[in-house]
Amino acid sequence: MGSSISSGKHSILDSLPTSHNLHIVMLGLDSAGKTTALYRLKFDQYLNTVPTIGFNCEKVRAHTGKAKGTSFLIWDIGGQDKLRPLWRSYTRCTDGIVFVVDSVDDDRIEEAKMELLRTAKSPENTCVPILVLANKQDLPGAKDPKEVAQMLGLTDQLSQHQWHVQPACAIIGEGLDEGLEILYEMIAKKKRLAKMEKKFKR
Ligand SMILES: Nc1nc2c(ncn2[C@@H]2O[C@H](COP(=O)(O)OP(=O)(O)O)[C@@H](O)[C@H]2O)c(=O)[nH]1
Ligand SMILES: [Mg+2]
Repeated sequence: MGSSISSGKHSILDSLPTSHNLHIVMLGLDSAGKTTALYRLKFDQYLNTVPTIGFNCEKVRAHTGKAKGTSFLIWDIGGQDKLRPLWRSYTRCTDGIVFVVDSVDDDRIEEAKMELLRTAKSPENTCVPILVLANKQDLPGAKDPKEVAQMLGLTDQLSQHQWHVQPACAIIGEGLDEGLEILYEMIAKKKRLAKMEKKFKR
C-alpha cells in the first residue's frame, strides 16, 4: 500500500490528551466501503453488507496508541444520492469526519469530490478534521493517497482543514486503526488550539 499524505505538520499539541468520547461521522458515496469499515473496526471481522438505508452506529474503542481508552461513536450514514441531504444533520456537532472513497472508481471520483467539498465547506464544519480513507487498495488500479488527495481537491481547496488521506482495505481491515489514530491526533490538536485561543481572548 502507498504511504499516506496529510496537511500541515505534527507538533507537540498532537501528544496532549483529548476527551474520551468522540463523535465521528462516516460519509462517502454508496458502495465506497463505509459499512464494511465500520464492522471491521467494531468486530475485527468481515461482515457481508447490504446498502445502508438510514444509518448504522457503533461504539469503537481504541486499544493502542495515543487514542488508547478513547471511545469513538461512529455514525455510518447511507451514501445513496437521495440520502445525502441527511448528512448535514449528522455532521452538525461532530468531532471528526471520515470520508470513504473507492480508490478504483474513476467514474465517480468527481462526484465524491463534490460531496466532500460541499460537506467540508459548510459553515458548521469549517474546522472539523477530515480523515479520507482511500479504500479498496487491494484492487488493481487503485489510486495512491497522493493521487486521491489531488483528485478530491484537498491539496488546493481545503487549506483551512486538517486532513489526512489513509490508504485502506476495509475487507481485511488494513489501514483502519492507523487512520483512526491520526484522526484522533488531529482532533486533539484542534481542541487544544481552541482552548488556547479562548485563553488568549480572555
Ligand atoms: N475489494 C474490496 N472490496 C471492498 C472493500 N471495502 C468494501 N468492499 C466491498 O464494496 C462493497 C460495498 O461495501 P459497503 O461497505 O456496503 O459500502 P457502503 O455503501 O459505503 O457502506 C461490498 O461488496 C464490500 O464487500 C475493500 O477494501 N476492497
Ligand atoms: Mg453502507
